[in-house]
Amino acid sequence: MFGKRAGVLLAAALLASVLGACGDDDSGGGGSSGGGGRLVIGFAQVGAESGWRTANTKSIQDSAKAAGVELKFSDAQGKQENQIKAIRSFITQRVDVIAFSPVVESGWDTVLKEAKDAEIPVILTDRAIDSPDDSLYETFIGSDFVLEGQKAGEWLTQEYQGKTDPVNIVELQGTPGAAPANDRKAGFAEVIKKDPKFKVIASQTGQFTRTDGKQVMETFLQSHDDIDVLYAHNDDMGLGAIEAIEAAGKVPGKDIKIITVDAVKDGMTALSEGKINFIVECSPLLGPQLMDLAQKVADGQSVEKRVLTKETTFTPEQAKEVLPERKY
Ligand code: GYE
Repeated sequence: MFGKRAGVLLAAALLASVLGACGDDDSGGGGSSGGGGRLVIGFAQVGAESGWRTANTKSIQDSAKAAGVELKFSDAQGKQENQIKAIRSFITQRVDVIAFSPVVESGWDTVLKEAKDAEIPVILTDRAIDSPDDSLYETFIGSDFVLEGQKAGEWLTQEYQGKTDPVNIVELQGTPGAAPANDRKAGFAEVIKKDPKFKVIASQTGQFTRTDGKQVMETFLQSHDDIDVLYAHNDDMGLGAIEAIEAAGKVPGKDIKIITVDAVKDGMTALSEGKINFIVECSPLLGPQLMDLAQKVADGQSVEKRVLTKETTFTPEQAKEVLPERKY
């Protein structure tokens, strides 16, 4: 059965796989790593909007280097259209694995279908998409943003336990349509709605940036003189808001209590100084796990559809303790 023709075909296949392993032209559909070549990952990053994002980019770049992975990195500058372009270019270049952190949740089906048709596996990192078709990606690694919002709400419930006066809350939301903005809002709302004394009197996007956080907090302060609490979806917006609060002659952390999410170094410093009262941690250090997952999917191994990041929360005392060793 195993005739001359089959023998020739086998030899040709072997030769092709050896050549494939040496060159960077991976025409085999995401399989060069399987042949022993260097794994090529195309990564489409959101941008550089926050301290979290900068730490996340560094983690991915450093761990790619450490794992001997060739990383094609693209910065979308906060625009979905740029991320879609980058993904299309990764498909054309026939990278082994595409990874990206979707700037918003919706609108990915078409481009991800193109990746699927090209047989290039996709990994979602950090943020989810809202497509019902979960065959469009292999796995999603990142935090549980709803849980983060709930943790913020639970701290507030504890803080005002036994009190009956109304508590006026202003909220700085992340980028509109982004998973962490939607989910942090929802998780927080779900917990505080159990007690009618908590009222969100204003809620607006601060785009996850310090500049917008400051500007929007200024407008909140102009239209409300009775703000008790600020809930910011990330440290950077909280830090911007602190500047606005101080400029308005109020004391952040005392006159207005502040809760943020991320726990990057600048946020943790403000927490240790009592300017922020509570931070829910969201780890940006996804690089090592991403490299591991990318290698596995490129090798055709099965991986968990959802990989959760381990996280905690911090009070000012805890921030003081961990700050000296904080890497980001
Ligand atoms: O919290 C924020 C960043 O997607 C978890 O994006 C990330 C969020 C992070 O800009 O600071």
